[in-house]
Amino acid sequence: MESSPAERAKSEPFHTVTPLLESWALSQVAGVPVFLKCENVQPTGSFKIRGIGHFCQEVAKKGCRHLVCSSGGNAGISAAYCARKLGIPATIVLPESTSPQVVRRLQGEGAEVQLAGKVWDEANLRAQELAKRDGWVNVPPFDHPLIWEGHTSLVRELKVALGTPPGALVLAVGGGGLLAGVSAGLVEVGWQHVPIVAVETRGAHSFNAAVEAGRLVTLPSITSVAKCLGAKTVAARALACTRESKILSEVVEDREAVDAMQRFLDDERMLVEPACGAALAAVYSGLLGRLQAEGRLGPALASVVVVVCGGNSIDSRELQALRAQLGRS
Ligand code: PLV
Repeated sequence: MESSPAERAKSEPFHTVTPLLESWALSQVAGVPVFLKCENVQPTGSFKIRGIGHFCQEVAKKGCRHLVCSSGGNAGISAAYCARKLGIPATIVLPESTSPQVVRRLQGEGAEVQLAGKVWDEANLRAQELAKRDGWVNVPPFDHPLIWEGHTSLVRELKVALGTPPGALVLAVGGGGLLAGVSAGLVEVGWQHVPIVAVETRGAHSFNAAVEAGRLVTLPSITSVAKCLGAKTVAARALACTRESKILSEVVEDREAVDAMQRFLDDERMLVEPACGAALAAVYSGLLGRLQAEGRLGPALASVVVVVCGGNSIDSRELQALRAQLGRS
């Protein structure tokens, strides 16, 4: 008997093997070859589909009847996409500040959208409430072993594409799911010595605050424009990763993230969210160069990989508005 599309969706991965592109422009700035892991070309516009796809498949196999996901936007789009493929209804809970284009995209995926609270943490409380219903499962956007396991595929792809380990890997940190998955992936492929430059924007720097304090810290509020990095507290697992990987926690300013978005658009003709601009700012703002000069990245870097994590909550008008807000235009 032939299996239905929803049955097949339980076993085939939802994510795409993304291109790894050497960027001439970013290599010029960094002074070493810079490779871009283009997660922005995932079917849902961000890396989130790796972990969330894996999570949703596993709970679908166990008979989940409704998926609920709280999100700054991108996790929700991935959850809604996977739910549609799996033939399961989904409710996505987002902060009130969510852009209309993200809401439309979610509705286009067939999801029910609820807006609750000012930041992700508040939307998350509503999602946890909803998930108490019979047959409903909460999809955690970053804090779950299945999410981290799903994200490890990114590192396996890097190993296939590069062969030899890069000198450093740059990524953005929100709740720390990407960091936890990449850290686990590096261990899995035997690249645990590769330093991870973990970047946040000021005002969404819950990982940096935790690293400095040596314990989890809850920020009083999220003031950064990078709302998708805005988890007031990171996952405990993210902090634990600092014991297994060499992680350099760094904070950039919002204006540096937004400048990086603009320069990346001009250099590579790709438009990404502030959450991703934060990672790109490590190159454009000179942060990577400073870390190298301070000897914190090892002697001579062979290459650098930047995870272009992507993001949907952006268009040309929004970029202009962000630039104006931060006095950049
Ligand atoms: N965004 C989550 C959490 O938001 C979400 O709900 O979509 N880059 C992009 C484009 C992202 O969307 C996110 C997370 C990150 C980076 C950070 O990933 P994390 O949370 O795994 O560290 C509040």
